[in-house]
Amino acid sequence: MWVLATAGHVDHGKSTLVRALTGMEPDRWAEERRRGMTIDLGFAWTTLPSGGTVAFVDVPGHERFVPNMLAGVGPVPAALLAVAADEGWMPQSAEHLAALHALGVSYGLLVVTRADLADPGPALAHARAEIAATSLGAVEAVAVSAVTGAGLPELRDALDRLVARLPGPAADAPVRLWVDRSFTVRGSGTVVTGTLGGGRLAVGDHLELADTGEPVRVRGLHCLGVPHERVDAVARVAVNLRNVPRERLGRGEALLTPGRFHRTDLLDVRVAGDPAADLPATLTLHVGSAAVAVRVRPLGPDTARLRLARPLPLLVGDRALLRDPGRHHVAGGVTVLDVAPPPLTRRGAAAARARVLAGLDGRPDLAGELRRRLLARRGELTRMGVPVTAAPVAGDWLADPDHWRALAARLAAETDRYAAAHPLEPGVPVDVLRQRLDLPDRALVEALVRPPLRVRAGRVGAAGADALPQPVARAVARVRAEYGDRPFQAPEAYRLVDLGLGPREIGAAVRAGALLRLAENVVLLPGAVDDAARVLARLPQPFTLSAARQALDTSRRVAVPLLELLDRRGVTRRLPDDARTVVARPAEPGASRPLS
Ligand SMILES: Nc1nc2c(ncn2[C@@H]2O[C@H](COP(=O)(O)OP(=O)(O)OP(=O)(O)O)[C@@H](O)[C@H]2O)c(=O)[nH]1
Ligand SMILES: [Mg+2]
Repeated sequence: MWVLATAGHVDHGKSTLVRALTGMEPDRWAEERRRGMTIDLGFAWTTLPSGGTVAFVDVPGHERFVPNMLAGVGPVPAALLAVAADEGWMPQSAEHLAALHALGVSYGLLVVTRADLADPGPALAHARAEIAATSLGAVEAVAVSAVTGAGLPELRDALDRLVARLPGPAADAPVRLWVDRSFTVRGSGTVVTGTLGGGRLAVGDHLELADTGEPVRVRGLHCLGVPHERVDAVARVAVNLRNVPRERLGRGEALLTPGRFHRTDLLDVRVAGDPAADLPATLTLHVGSAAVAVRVRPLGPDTARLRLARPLPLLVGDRALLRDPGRHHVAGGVTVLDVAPPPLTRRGAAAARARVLAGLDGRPDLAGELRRRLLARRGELTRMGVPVTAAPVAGDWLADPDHWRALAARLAAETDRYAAAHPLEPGVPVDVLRQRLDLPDRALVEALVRPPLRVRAGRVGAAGADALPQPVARAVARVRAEYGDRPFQAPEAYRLVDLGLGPREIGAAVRAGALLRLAENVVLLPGAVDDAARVLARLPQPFTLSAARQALDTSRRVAVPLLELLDRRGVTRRLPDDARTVVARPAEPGASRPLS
């Protein structure tokens, strides 16, 4: 199916043409029929000579209803511009054409209507010249009379040629269905209609409302009045939703594939038409079927920042238009350049931003996006409309390659600096690096670590950095020499000071497994626990603290924490009378099996 919108001045025969082509009545309202004038959008469809189906979104021509016209053409990429032979080119012929041009519509047909009332030649020539200067370019033109039927067969053939040229839909695109109508069907609830330009819909699909992100479920689907389980783009669809009050779903709302769109109220755009500096400070932005008040901040000669009165689900490259409702003036076509632009708070930020925007054209560009953002998550990029074709550097993070290389170099430098400042620590904690490199995720830090650096126990250091620093290694060697044959004698506090073993050095030695800390300033050589267990196992069981102290040839200062450590390890058990018993058989010296 193809969808075309009509366009043209009031009373130029758009609805009559649609009626003649389809046999259906596009003017749905009694008031429209009474006044002989289209007020709101109408919908009708027909089969073309080729067998293809074309649906029409019939728009009103009256100047008061231009916003309705824009809601009709916004989601539709091709138009049928009607000009009456007897009236010729008129103000809304021009305004509608300006709107089509602003939206970048490049497929269309000129239909000179009411050809029975006047020679269609002059109107055709004038309209053709006007159209040629727009995005529509050179269009085919047909003169018709709905009264005599003259030209209608030729128009049907021309429609076939037009739709044959239309680009095919992006079948796997996420759904963004701009609502153009919503109503209630007794017994079914809320139904919305729209033009499905890409992707597909199926009964049971989960979608979300653009306004609030609220999840909704497709309960039923109609296409051209017939129920369907599934509808592929391009199509006119009516979607029946579960449990959503109709008031929530007016024109301009959109149904979205969940998680695939970034709702934004801040946009950087290129403006074609009036110079950005001449734009009024407030305008109406029309996109899809939505119309939203915006504040305009010019940035460059043809670029501006728009602050939207409510967020919309927009993608980089989307086309929209700015209109001054008071002046009946299409101020310009808009191409969305950035849907998540940086704040402009620093001095000179606006000028710098204008220079960046000067180089953008609205075509999604992953490399450029990463160059500007340095780091971005995959989901953020796809939600902005930027296809992700590169591999992530960590998790779902993508990085600009130059920035990533620079970060790796900074990580190495920061790691060195930290090691110099903290010689006794086995590397720099990952979180410290994350903060110093100002990274949003620890996974990025870990992904930046290159040999000879490595990540171990939450720290980044050179492989072997957990070996003992020289001065500590020397001190430990002296402890071993002095106390090796008295394994349960801990050096006194003053002796530790003499040896240069302060709390940090002891900490480093303990982490390296070179010393065992029983308590503050009470250290033994690491084999002491197993040795103690063996000595105690030979005592008559249970044994007292005093018996243990004598057997180990040590002081209470060592014996008390040593026994507590053995209790904690399950080697000994403390009895109610404070005596202990060995419960686990210690391994014999040299046995490789751990205590069990
Ligand atoms: N003689 C003659 N009259 C026509 C022809 N087409 C339309 N008309 C008449 O022109 C008048 C306006 O036609 P519509 O089809 O309502 O025009 P429209 O463009 O839809 O108008 P709006 O929707 O209000 O913008 C009606 O009275 C039609 O009967 C034609 O080919 N020949
Ligand atoms: Mg009409």
